[in-house]
Amino acid sequence: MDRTFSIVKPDGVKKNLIGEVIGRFERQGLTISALKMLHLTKKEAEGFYAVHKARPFYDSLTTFMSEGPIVAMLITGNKAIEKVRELMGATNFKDAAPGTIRADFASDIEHNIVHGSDSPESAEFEISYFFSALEQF
Ligand code: 3AN
Repeated sequence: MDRTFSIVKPDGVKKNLIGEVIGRFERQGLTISALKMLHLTKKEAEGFYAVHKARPFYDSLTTFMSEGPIVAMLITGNKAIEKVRELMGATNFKDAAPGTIRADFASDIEHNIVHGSDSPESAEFEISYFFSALEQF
């Protein structure tokens, strides 16, 4: 069984899209194996996005990710990484395929509702950033 990690970002929570996002994942046959709502500090958001440290949008992205509560989840299922990324749509909502979460709900490239791991290595880092071994099912 494959594992991935996803976040409903602060804009998704504010727009009341927690159930919508989780529903889309579940209807695709994916299982929510761990779930928590939390409000990251700026430092915690910086640690999560450390791979993007050199990018020009790093400061703005980590400010946004710490401006309100998020929902973090461990998702399991066959081809979980690919399925979640397909459901999310492209990073820039203008390039996202019709019917994807970002095409339907994102307001700009930064405020794009949802995060999903892009590789098995980043999935494992991200899962363990948010969930202890005892919290992973
Ligand atoms: P994805 O979330 O599609 O994997 P990444 O990992 O390249 O995209 O980027 C992480 C997050 O950084 C995106 N979800 C988005 O919120 C933000 N981001 C990416 N590219 C830009 C950009 N050019 N300008 C502003 N924010 C960006």
